[in-house]
Amino acid sequence: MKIDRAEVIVTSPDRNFVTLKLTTDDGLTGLGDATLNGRELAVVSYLADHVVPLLIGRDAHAIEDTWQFLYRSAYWRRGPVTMAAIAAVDVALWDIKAKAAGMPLYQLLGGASRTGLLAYGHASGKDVPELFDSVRSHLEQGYKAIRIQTGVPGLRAIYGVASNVTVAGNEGKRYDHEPAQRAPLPVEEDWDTRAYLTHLPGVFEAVRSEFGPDIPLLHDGHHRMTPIQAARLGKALEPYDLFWLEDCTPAENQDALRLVRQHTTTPLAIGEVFNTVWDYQTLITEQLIDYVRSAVTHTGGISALRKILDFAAQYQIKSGMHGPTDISPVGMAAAMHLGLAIHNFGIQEYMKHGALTDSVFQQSFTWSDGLLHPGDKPGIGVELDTDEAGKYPYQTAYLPYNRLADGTVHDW
Ligand code: EZ4
Ligand code: CO
Repeated sequence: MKIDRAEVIVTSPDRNFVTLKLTTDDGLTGLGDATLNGRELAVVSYLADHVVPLLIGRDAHAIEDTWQFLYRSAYWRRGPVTMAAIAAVDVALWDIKAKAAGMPLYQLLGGASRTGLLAYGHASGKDVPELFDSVRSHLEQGYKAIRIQTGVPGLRAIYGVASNVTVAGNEGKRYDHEPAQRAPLPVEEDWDTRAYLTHLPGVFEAVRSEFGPDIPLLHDGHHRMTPIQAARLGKALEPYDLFWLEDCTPAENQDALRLVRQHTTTPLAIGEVFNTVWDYQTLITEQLIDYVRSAVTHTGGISALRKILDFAAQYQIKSGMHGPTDISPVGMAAAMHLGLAIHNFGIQEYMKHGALTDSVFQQSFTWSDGLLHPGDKPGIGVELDTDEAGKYPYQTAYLPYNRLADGTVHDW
């Protein structure tokens, strides 16, 4: 079975998505997600200009060999653009292999280790009453675990509270629930770590006293703290029993987590911006984290993330795969198959895609009683309607960025 055709499809139903579609000489098709939020066209070029020509005529069954060939023959290793492109090829080939086998992909990864995947959603509000409404609405939607993000007094706009973000002419319009917006320039947000650290423990106190001790609560620090600030926050949040504190420091310095870990028992999750196992080497072997946040889409695909998670399993570290709406339905399906199969599954982030996205991507996952399941169609269970996709051309969109009160650019 040879790869006969490879197409890179860009579509922007509710937001931009990049999808690789492979077709074999016997007519099977496979899809892979290559969406890199705010830098989508760099991956389009990497795939279309440098990878597609290498794929034609290759054995569609040789997934590991193709992965190693793309990784090593490029010479220039790692990085989000390269690893998103390799991920798309890897997932598309797994989709094809599972279709050829007539099985849902999770069966080829070892079969189901559980009946469904615990998923968490994003509650947020500019203040505590608005946050409570959002928590209630998530509970009504069936979520059994909830991420908590709020506005901070004195700050205009803040990560995770999307409705606060405005851009001239685009006020109040959300970009499929993500802070990125369709505009020619990135939105500028403001940041003050001291105000945030003072405010946040009281928010968790309020949420626990309103909603009780049982519901797992999560929080995303979005890389904004120094190690000692993160240590202080982890300690301050201990009474509220977080499921995890995510991205407490900029993720690229693994040693920072050693300091945080020495000071707090709040579980730590990190890695949505990582792209290979090397980003986790110290974190995993020294047990400095509890959850691996990588998405299949940004970490070289199922083949590579499976290896990272098997490595993590030896240290009792679990999966917490990234699942914002900038992971396409194809990337989400890949995550669900992998999460169902591995033993060390932790939790899956799950933000619902918009209605237009669902009209472009036909999906077969189920969501019931707080659990996701990828479904039992052969392959990953997602098909792309190219006619629908063609109705929504790429639109320029950027993630926001941060400045401190004195104008200094800060981590976003
Ligand atoms: O900001 O996916 O945990 N989720 C996150 C996301 C990221 C976006 C960036 O593209 O941090 O909301
Ligand atoms: Co995050």
